[in-house]
Amino acid sequence: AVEASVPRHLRDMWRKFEAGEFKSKEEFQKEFVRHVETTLARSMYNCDDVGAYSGTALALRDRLIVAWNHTQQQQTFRDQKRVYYLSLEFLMGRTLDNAMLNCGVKDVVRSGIGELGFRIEDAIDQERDAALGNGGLGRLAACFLDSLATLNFPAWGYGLRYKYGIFKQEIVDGYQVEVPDYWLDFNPWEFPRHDISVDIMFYGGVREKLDENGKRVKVWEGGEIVQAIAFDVPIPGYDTANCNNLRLWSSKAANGEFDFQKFNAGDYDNAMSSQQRAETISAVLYPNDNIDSGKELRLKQQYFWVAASLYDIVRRFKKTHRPWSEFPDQVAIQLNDTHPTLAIPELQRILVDIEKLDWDTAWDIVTRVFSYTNHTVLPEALEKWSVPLLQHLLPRHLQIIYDINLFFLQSVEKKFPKDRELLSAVSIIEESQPQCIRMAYLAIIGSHKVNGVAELHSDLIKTTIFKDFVRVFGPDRFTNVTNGITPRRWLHQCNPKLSDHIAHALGGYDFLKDTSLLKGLEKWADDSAFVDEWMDIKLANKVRLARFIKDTTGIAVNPHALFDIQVKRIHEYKRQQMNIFGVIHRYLSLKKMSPEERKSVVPRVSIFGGKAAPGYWMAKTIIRLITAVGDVVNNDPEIGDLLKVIFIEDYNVSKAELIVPASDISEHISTAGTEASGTSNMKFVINGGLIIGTCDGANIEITREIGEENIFLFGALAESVEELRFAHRYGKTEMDPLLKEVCDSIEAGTFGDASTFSSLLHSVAEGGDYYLVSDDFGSYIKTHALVDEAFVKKDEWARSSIISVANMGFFSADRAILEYAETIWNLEPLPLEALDKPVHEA
Ligand code: B1H
Ligand code: IMP
Repeated sequence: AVEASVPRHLRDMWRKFEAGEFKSKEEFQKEFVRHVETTLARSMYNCDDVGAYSGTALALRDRLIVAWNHTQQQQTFRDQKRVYYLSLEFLMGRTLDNAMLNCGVKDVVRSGIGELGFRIEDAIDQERDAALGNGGLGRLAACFLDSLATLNFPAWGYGLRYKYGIFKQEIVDGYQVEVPDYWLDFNPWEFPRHDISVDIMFYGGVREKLDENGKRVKVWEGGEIVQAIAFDVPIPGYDTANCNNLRLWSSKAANGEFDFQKFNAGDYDNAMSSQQRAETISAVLYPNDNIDSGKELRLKQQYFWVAASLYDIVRRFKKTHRPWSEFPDQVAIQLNDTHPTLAIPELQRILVDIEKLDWDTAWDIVTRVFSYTNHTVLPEALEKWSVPLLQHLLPRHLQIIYDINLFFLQSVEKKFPKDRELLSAVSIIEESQPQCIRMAYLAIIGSHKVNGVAELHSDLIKTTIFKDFVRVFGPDRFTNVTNGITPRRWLHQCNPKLSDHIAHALGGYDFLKDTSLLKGLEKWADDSAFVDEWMDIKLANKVRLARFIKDTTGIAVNPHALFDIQVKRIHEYKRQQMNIFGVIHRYLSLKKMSPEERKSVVPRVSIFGGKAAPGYWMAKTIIRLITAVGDVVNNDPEIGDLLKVIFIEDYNVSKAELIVPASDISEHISTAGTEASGTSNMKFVINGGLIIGTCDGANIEITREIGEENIFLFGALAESVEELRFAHRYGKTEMDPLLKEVCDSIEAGTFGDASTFSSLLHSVAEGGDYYLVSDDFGSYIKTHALVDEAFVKKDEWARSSIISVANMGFFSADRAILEYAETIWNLEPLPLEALDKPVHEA
């Protein structure tokens, strides 16, 4: 175990001056004013909302860091197993509001800051999003951190401290334009740890030598060194003193600022360039969601982050003086997708080359430590790295991967003699030109558990992309953990009125920690006062969104109209194109109606938002079509309030918090079998919105929980997708007539120059239509008609909304984390009583 490293009398001295936490309004105000005046060097005369945000954030972060320190000391002394969540993305969004709620001080701050002349909402609104992620995968990591902290699990996240997060999206003349997101101007939530740095090597060569015992050993040497510097971000749990850590690595040139020899020789350009090369590694997040970019810099990012994190984990373990055989009892490492898979050969390298364990002992440790989450079956997203690139960048790791593969294939051959096809099917090396490393295969072979993120998805990986591994390892290596979301941010924080209303009915806020308690709402579904208030809250949230739309786009939308929302990354498989084609169909239908007929139409606002990967032309064309349709429809005097089409610029986490509570209907309409889970579907439903969706990802489990009478499902099932695609390929289909009409009107120039959209039209035309837009279009349109009919039956609609929320308990990220802890990590929470008071050594 770890020994207390500070003698008794010094500890007492330290404790005497230990920092405290503000509890009362006055204590907060004192801290706030002190920070504004000294840390920020401002005064009451020049403190604006930004100053108010900064002062509040600084006061709160002092509090967090006290809790953080206690927790980390506690974790060190307890010396239990910890989990490390390795993710290239953490889409945290804003911190202040969430941290105040988690610490239970929002009311204190509200009144304290109010007396000093500020509105808490205005202060909160000054914060920039920490947007170190693309979409669902990155936000899932953020929700998981919240749950891990809330449930008192000893857990750390490890990621990269990108200088530029996901780009900011601007819409210029209807097109997406990307603007860099430099977000670090003022970031009070991170603590640089210049004392925690790790040298990371790239390139170089491998030499064999004899060690002191005359054993042949491999030495990797002569490469280029880059330094990794740790930045720590405290992660407070909700209603607990527990505060976990997210450690993000930043890259820096080794040996100080830049190359002094070159500098002194007057070679300024080259003196700077090695520095720049080093800093480039953590400079920018790759903006691709569900697409593998295959770029060398991305591979460098992956190794840099993984090597620094493993070094840190191993260093922490070594402080305990335990034998290596206990490493898997102390450490669980979760690989968030294949992005950190190099951690597997890296740990094997540490154990074999540096710690001198024999191969099999080392490999046994490795496989007991790692587990891997798969998030996608899309072929374009499955990571492969070319062998020549790896050979160049990480020569020793390539050797280790070859050895892992060799021993693995030998074991397969033993079990399935003479099955050549199986051997090449499961080989980590793809025999392509050039050869490639299949990262998912390496991740499976190096882990003790592999999980998918929703039931259908976990079944699909076992029967499609990884079916041969089920034969080899048996079905038990594969499991399912359905995704979840944190009810703290995605209900309590983003929809405070609804959260309060629920708490009033249930007699408290316990449902935020135990979402199964939401079930108690069912009996309120017939209470007319409760129901009226429920619907008033929805309306208020729609009014709030309508105001935002007016302020940012100039377009006035009627908050009593049906708000139909699809916000997520733009991707053909998510089928925003089908949605906008549906909108066009609605527009064409309205145009054909008489004024009398139009009177019975349910007014609609179709709201879109989401980023396209910068190099994904089809996705950008879809955005262009949405904005073009908006330009026509929103300015058509015949249509008025009956239909509005809105594209919300720069969709991100903080905008999601505004948008999600305001939906009547949201769209989750991916081609069946393509969306691994989806998590915004859960967010919308728990906020009382109904959904229209396909039988895909977590939609299926949502249906099971809330009842199929409370969801609008349509479209082909995953099991028939292959057949339908086959039919397209061999020309055995004709375009759906309604879709044809839509395409014809685009072609005719109704929404501007048709050539702009020709590639998009081509993608759904006969012979193509990989995502089956035409196959599903008819039922999609019919189902939207059902939505209209249902929306006017206000009582039934409200009932569906309430019953749905009551049955969403399963989708808490807490439930998901408890499943991971029990079935994958074998992890126990820290005892709570120990967290409530300062540490007195065990
Ligand atoms: C998901 C990704 C992803 N799946 C590659 N895969 C990336 C793949 O930068 N890259 O190379 C980035 C992201 N993201 C999403 O994960 C799924 O599409 C969602 O269905 C799922 O809900 C989410 C969380 O599991
Ligand atoms: P690390 O595990 O060395 O990275 O330390 C992380 C945090 O754990 C430190 O900032 C301390 O708060 C705490 N910690 C580390 N070592 C000790 C120790 O020996 N005693 C008590 N707490 C420790």
